[in-house]
Amino acid sequence: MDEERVGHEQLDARAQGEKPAPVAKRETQDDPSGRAWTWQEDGYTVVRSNARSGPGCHDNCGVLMYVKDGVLEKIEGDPENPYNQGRLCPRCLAFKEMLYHEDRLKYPMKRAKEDRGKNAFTRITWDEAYDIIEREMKAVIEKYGNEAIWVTQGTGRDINGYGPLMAQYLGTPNYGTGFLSGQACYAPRIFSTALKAGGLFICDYSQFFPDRYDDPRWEAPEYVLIWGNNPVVANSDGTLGHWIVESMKRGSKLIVMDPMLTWVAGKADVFLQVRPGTDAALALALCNQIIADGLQDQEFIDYWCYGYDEFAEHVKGNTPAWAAEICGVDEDLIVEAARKIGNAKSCCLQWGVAMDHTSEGFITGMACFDLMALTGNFEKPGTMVAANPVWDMSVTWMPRDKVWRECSEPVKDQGRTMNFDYPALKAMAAISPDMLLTAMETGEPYPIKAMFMMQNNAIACMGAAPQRILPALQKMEFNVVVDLFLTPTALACADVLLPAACFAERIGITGHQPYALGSIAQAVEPLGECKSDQRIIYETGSRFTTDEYKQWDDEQGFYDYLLRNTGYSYEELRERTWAYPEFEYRKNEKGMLRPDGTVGFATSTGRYNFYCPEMLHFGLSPLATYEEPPESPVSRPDLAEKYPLVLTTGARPWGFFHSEHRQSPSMRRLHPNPEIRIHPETASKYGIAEGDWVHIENNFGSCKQKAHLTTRIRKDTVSADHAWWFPERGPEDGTLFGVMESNINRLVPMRPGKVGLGASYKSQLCSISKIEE
Ligand SMILES: Nc1nc2c(c(=O)[nH]1)N[C@H]1C(S)=C(S)[C@@H](COP(=O)(O)OP(=O)(O)OC[C@H]3O[C@@H](n4cnc5c(=O)[nH]c(N)nc54)[C@H](O)[C@@H]3O)O[C@H]1N2
Ligand SMILES: Nc1nc2c(c(=O)[nH]1)N[C@H]1C(S)=C(S)[C@@H](COP(=O)(O)OP(=O)(O)OC[C@H]3O[C@@H](n4cnc5c(=O)[nH]c(N)nc54)[C@H](O)[C@@H]3O)O[C@H]1N2
Ligand code: SF4
Ligand SMILES: [Mo]
Repeated sequence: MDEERVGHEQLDARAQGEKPAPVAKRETQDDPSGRAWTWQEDGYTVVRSNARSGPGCHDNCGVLMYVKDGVLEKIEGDPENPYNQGRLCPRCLAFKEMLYHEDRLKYPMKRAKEDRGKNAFTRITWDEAYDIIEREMKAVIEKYGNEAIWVTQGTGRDINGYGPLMAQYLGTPNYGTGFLSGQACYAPRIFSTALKAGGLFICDYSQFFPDRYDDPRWEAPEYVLIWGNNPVVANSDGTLGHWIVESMKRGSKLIVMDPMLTWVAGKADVFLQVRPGTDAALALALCNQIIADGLQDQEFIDYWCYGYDEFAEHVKGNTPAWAAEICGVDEDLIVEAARKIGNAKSCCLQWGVAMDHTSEGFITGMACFDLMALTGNFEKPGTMVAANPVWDMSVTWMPRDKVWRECSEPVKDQGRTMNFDYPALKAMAAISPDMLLTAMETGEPYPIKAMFMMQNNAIACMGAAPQRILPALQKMEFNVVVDLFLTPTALACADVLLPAACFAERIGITGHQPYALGSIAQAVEPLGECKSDQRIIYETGSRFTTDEYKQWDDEQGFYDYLLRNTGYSYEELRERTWAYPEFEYRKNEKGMLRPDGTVGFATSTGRYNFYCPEMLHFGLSPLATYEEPPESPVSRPDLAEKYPLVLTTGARPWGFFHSEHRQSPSMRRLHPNPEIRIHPETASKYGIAEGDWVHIENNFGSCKQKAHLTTRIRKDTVSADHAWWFPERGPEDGTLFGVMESNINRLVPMRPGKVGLGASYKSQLCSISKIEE
């Protein structure tokens, strides 16, 4: 059935005052009988939910929240939830420390523009906050046009899908995930798989089945390639690291590509300790060796792929010896890894953000995907499987106009989206953060004058070149910031500061990952006057739109509206907490990937594209080709004389989500200081000992962090923390919580790759020296 039409018929009926016809419940795999969402136990009210932001996380693990007298007393993993089967990572276990932290924002506040940077906020009512926002935003629209407003969010949290609605209310095409230089997180990988395979494909750890590892349809991947990812720590992009551990218990083996010997690397059959930024060379060499050994999956290639002959010819020069020299790993290890991958029954790619964090990172993604296609590892158990939105309703993955149609006037001037330097960003309808920063600084190509920022601490974390971002934000005419805490960014620039609710304080849905639809159930009342971001968005939006676009009356109605094509109301979903849709393998063979129902992949050729015709449109080689990072010992030997070490940044720690959790005592104990990891031999060359403060410097800037000596890292590479600020200092000392002192992004330029994607967070040069105290 045409789902779009169902939605429209319902809306039409509603407009005519008719009761909409119910949509049939979709087929689910799981049985909800006997599952309650709340019950009494030993004097507690227990609330079953799916955790999500805030505080931030990429996952939605099942939790049981134990509430007494309106206070959350403890939180435990929900053993029945298929997603995490009872497991929780330290951040959820310490969730109460964030929820009840004395520094939580509790009330809306305003501050005079001339006091930006000072702790001079005064409490106001929500109505006054909305009045100010309405007045100031309308003034900006009047003077400069709607596109002068920028709506921004941070990394994947459940609230991201609602940001586009805020932009739509404000009539601006400029919505995006902030100063992440050149869309450098997941977008490059998603873009490369879209061009290559017509959609996103992810590693199969049985997460599509509610009975998980016991499902007879599933087989553990023989090899998991963990590439630029630290899954057990980061649990990134909707993958719980523990799934890999469970797969290993059932036979999976690992091959790990990382400049650090991580915990998973220590468990690997082959560990390729690459020089940062050189991963594409390694991927191409693995392909070269597999072809040389005749281990390619010829049947998959013949049936399902496009441009294989050109590709095979193209990688002829990319031998293991060639890559060994570039990547700084043993040739023999590359050959061994290639043979293991080529001979494996199944293999999948667990890729991480390190791939995106080089300037041409999306080419790395393409090369790695070519390795998967070469070995036929698609749509079979334990391989790469398509990750489509659950019942087609994900608010994060769909074009914004489809989900938010009928909620406000459509944005008129899409042509003014801040991306026209970059065809790839145009194709993705994404804005360009570096163009945006330039526009704030110079007014070119047109001015950006107001900002609506939710869950983004740009100066501390997200943005490369914070020394440019800070003055740019302070120069704006009007800034709204919505956060849980007073961050350095909020302190620097907010004129109106709004307090957001944590997940335990609100309702919500987690239909943002391709496995299951879930509910967020409220366990406690919000602190002070905190509100959910979703509510803040539609309440603010009501000042910019008319009643004709009012599709709901309250927060529950808001979710009912979003769920309108699934057959569930919010309440029905909360009753069961999760719902798993049916799942099938071999969708390419069954006509389940292409919109027209024909077999194959949803690409322009209908096949997996080794040769990617669209790349020609971007002026790039249609075949994945290795390029040195712009600053490396190879591309810039002149620079390397002064800055001899390779710098990678932002490897995720256990207890912090980016710039969050510095206030959480137990998380801070796990990692008390900003830390740069250095090989002991390298450190001794520079007279640096464990715990010394180190001055880190390069051609873009400098900062200081504490040395941690470890033999786990390559000798030519250092790995520095990102996102540090010091909330314990308080907002009064004029340093914005010390945000510039240990800020590694001062050494990273705001510069994407050629198509507008990518960044240089993981491939810079630097020097280190001991700070004498
Ligand atoms: N606890 C915690 N979890 C998080 C986050 C957090 O801040 N804290 N952030 C979330 C976000 S937004 C993201 S994007 C994900 C990211 O999570 P991951 O994808 O795991 O990314 P990182 O931890 O940055 O880096 C992963 C590994 O890449 C290695 N590495 C560094 N440079 C290179 C390189 O050039 N090549 C290769 N092959 N490896 C390299 C690092 O040593 C590290 O072990 O985590 C999410 N989850
Ligand atoms: N050097 C370096 N820099 C990096 C990276 C790196 O690897 N190295 N990684 C980059 C990557 S991949 C990413 S994705 C970005 C991440 O950047 P961001 O996603 O912007 O992460 P934060 O800077 O921690 O900002 C998040 C803010 O959101 C608030 N918050 C949390 N939950 C909620 C909520 O529910 N509602 C609201 N309103 N606010 C909430 C937090 O309190 C915090 O202040 O950082 C990038 N920056
Ligand atoms: S990954 Fe950790 S912080 Fe995120 S939902 Fe799961 S347990 Fe909570
Ligand atoms: Mo990210």
